[in-house]
Amino acid sequence: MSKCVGCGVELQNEDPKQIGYTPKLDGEYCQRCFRLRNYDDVTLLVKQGETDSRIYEEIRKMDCLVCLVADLFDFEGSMIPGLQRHIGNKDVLLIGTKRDLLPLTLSGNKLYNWIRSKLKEENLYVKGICVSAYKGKDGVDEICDAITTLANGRPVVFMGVANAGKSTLINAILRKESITTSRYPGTTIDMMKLDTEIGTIYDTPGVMRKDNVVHYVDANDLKKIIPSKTLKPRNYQLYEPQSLAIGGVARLDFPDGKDVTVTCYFNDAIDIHRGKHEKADELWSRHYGELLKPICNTAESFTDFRRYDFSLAENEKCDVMIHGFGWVCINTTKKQRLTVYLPASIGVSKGISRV
Ligand SMILES: Nc1nc2c(ncn2[C@@H]2O[C@H](COP(=O)(O)OP(=O)(O)O)[C@@H](O)[C@H]2O)c(=O)[nH]1
Ligand SMILES: [Mg+2]
Repeated sequence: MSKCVGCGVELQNEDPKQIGYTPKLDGEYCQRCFRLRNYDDVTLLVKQGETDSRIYEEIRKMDCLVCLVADLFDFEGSMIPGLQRHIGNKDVLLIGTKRDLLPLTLSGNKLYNWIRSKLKEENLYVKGICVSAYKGKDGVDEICDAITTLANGRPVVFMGVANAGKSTLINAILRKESITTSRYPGTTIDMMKLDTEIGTIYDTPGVMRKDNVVHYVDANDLKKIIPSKTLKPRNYQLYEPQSLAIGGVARLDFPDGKDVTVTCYFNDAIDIHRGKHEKADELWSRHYGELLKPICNTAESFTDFRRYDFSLAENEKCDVMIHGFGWVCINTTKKQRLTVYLPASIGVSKGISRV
């Protein structure tokens, strides 16, 4: 049975509604890859998470280097809890992708230090850290060097959550666009073995992180959410109790609103509404899904949102990350409260600021 070179699925010519379908079995790509590659058109959304345990088991059996690919725009949401336990304590090289999306003011040193502290928080020990940008146009040579040194002749497995940029990076190493990549999670369907200049590389389907916003928005809204160019910070100076609506996905309330600067890092296409705290309930119940959009398909109305309370210390600077969506950097001189409301399926984490 031959496999699709774009996504790894076994090719079949019997059922057009199933993955792997191609009208002609002697082609290289399945119909789904063909349409994704030529028309950016997703014909079949693949169920996520079903392959996770099988992929872990394959990796456990191998003597290999693992490249953990993490999206720098969504680093917290790119971490895989219990990774070393799942894969049987392998050597890990961490590769941060999509550096081009992060603010230009963030220096390389600052970024590496931030990544190191995040890995410490995750209790993840890695053998090295590399960063790439512009779909591997920047960074691929350093990555190849690091892989050659650390793999020492062993095969290399690229893994990470859906959309981290694994397949894009492997294409950069291959110096051709043979693997299908797209903004839709679930593009790579099965493990793919590839012979490259730097040895044998395996691409893998993304590990499912259920708390990522990309799994809960319509295909059209993905375009609005996932940035394609450097994020422009949007600054809000608050002096009174206020509330920020980030599209229809997140609501941030500052019920004290004392001398606090909130810098938002979300895709330009996401509207941010700032308003009085006391008016926020009414705004969300009246305008959810209209003025406040895009919305997640797991929350029919604002009553389906979950509430998270944080307290901010005097002179604290922190990032509040909404997994897969973006983050706010909060800089406050006074002690104050923050309440975040999100659809129950979406994850949030608060941590040290990256900028
Ligand atoms: N801005 C930017 N986007 C990237 C970069 N690398 C990958 N992407 C995009 O991220 C999305 C997911 O990439 P893909 O390689 O399919 O992810 P995978 O699921 O981990 O294999 C695609 O839309 C890519 O174009 C990068 O360095 N910069
Ligand atoms: Mg992929």
